[in-house]
Amino acid sequence: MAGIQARIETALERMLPGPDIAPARLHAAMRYAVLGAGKRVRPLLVHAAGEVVTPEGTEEWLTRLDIPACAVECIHAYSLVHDDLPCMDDDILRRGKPTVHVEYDEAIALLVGDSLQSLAFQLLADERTTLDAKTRIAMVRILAMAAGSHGMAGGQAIDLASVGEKLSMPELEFMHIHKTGALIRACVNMGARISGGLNENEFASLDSYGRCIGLAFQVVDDVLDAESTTATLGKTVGKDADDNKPTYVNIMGLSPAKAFAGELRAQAHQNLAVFGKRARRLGELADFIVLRKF
Ligand code: GRG
Repeated sequence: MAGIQARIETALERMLPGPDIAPARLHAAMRYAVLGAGKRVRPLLVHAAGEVVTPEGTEEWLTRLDIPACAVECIHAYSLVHDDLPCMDDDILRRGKPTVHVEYDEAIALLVGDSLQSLAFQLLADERTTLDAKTRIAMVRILAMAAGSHGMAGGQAIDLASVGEKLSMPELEFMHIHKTGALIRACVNMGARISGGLNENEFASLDSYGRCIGLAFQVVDDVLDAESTTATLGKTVGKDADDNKPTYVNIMGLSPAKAFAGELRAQAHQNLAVFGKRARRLGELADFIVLRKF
């Protein structure tokens, strides 16, 4: 996994506009938002799902997977930059350093998010890659659905509207399946769909796996927000509770939230059983998502 993280860092470095290219301040800020930090869970998921289709991938195959992997990381980085803005979560720390609007300014942060979102689709649509046109369009569709109002942005709208509200468990789940889960699920689907090697039942199993870990990611995020420190997470902790937002911890309690994350991990593994050793890395990522401490 460290090897994939390193190749993603190199690919992102190459795909982002250089810091000296005009408009230099915007390009430098885009690089500040994306490079040098972050767990790269989403790119790792794209690669791990690709490994289910082609276990011993050639360099050419890995290069194909780098494209959706970098595209989804651009969308993720954009969402963090916008989420940190004063009009949303109003946060000053992200990935262990000042947020983009603090380091630069609010207008630049807005434009960084806009530009990273555009760059994601530019990468997927680029005809110079080895992806055929049908695959490129399928990737664009999966990512657009996951990022837009039926996915992450929609979930964020519900999140903003839920401040001070008492949500039921199904309402909380709906919000997080969209806000956090949709993009994670899209990673698995993009990695799996990049080659036609799986049947529809197998796609459905991977999709269910993606749904489980997408939700688990958020449950664990809520647990870490309650239990961890700002230094360990590189972002301000306890903010959701302070902002009076519903979380798994304040609705279920800490222990039941941890138990729920464990159940989702078990369900994720069940969905992988059919793939045997080919899904080893996806299994390890489910474990990481639930057992992580940062
Ligand atoms: C602004 C449209 C828009 C959406 C924002 C993702 C999101 C929606 C907001 C982020 C708020 C947040 C902390 C959500 C919890 C789950 C999450 C996405 C955590 C951050 O992801 P990690 O832990 O971060 O993968 P790194 O830095 O490791 O990439």
